[in-house]
Amino acid sequence: MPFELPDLPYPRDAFGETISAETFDFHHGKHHKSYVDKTNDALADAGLEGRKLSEVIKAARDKGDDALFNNAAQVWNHSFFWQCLSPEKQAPSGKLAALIEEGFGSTTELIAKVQEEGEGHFASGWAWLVLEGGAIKVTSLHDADTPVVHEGIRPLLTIDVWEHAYYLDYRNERPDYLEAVLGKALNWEFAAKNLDGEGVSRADQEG
Ligand code: MN3
Repeated sequence: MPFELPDLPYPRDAFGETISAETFDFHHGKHHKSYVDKTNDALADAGLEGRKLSEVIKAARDKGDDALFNNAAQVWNHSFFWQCLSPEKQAPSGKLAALIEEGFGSTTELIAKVQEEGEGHFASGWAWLVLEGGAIKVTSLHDADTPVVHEGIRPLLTIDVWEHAYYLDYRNERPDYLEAVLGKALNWEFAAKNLDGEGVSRADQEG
């Protein structure tokens, strides 16, 4: 079975001006779809047909197949990212809120840290909240790089900081995009679910 473009978990116009329907048309309908198509086109030559998406990503990395790694990792990164967004404003609760308080003092301070990480990330990439050794860490990864291939960190939440994520709505103003998404559109329930360490599986696909 070829990999599929997963449906968005909300209507394309659910975020109003924070993330426009036009942005979803391009970001999900064109960019994410293109990563899926290019991954599928490369599977036979790479001898990786029938393998799970996460396995294809790791195998491509191990073989030094950069084109396949970049496309397959972006399929996973975007499949994870859509689930990190919520049209209804949420706040962390329970164990997640406790870990945030322990590591950062408050959700406001954590968000400020993610804002700083995302703004400071040079060129394309992803700002991440990950679980490392039982604690929440803020980090970022370049281009298509993904927690799927990093031992010891488990993905909790991500924000796409590639220009294609914000250019239609915010032009070059990445800080404004980050402020809007971090303030209004994070799916903390999804992050809390990923505290089980199984975040990779939530954007994986059978081959
Ligand atoms: Mn993107």
